[in-house]
Amino acid sequence: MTGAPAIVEPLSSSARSGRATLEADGYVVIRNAVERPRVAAALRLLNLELARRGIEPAEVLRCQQSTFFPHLRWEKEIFDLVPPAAEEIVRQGPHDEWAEPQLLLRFPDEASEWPLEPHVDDLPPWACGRSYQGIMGVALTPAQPEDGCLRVWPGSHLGRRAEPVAVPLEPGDCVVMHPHLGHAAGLNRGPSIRVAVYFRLIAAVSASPAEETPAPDFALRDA
Ligand SMILES: O=C(O)CCC(=O)C(=O)O
Repeated sequence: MTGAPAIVEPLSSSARSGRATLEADGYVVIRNAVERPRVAAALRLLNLELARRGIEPAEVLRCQQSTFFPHLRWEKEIFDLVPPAAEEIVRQGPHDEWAEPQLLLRFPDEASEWPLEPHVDDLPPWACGRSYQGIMGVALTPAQPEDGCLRVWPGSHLGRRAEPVAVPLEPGDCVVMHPHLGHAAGLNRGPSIRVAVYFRLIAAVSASPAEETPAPDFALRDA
């Protein structure tokens, strides 16, 4: 390879402590990670799309398994949500690559029972054996336990057994997760649609077998 070596900036102290928490617990929450006008612009984009095109019940079920509005995933309003503080925790180098963002809408659930099963996110086929460096979820609407907020199994990325805990977020908060952390959505018993955007960074190169941490034995889910 030719050319000047990439300049690696030293990590800020908040990123160092964020990484330490991420490694120990498998997740870390950053409050007010995204400014309110950016949250509002992204939410407006998604709500305008709902108003313009509507959505069939079957599409809701299908999109809940992957993403809503795939054609909007690379819009500026969406990428403006990437919190620099979260990216600093997760990014290992300049050539890590963004996977397609996931636009998540969780409509109120009619069910009263919910199989709270942990999963880890599957990689897109084009990742070709590389792994996620980290997963960042930005809340655009309140996400309290009643709204079916994210549940995580702390320490499960290290093979520890744990009970799930709720991760309540307010608009603009961000949760950063280790890619091997078991997680799931709760049941939305609240009055509103819960909206969030998930960003995932894919490592620039595959880890050598010695460096690779084995993924826990959770179900894989399309991201
Ligand atoms: O509901 C959430 O915030 C997380 C959803 C989730 O686990 C996923 O789509 O992989």
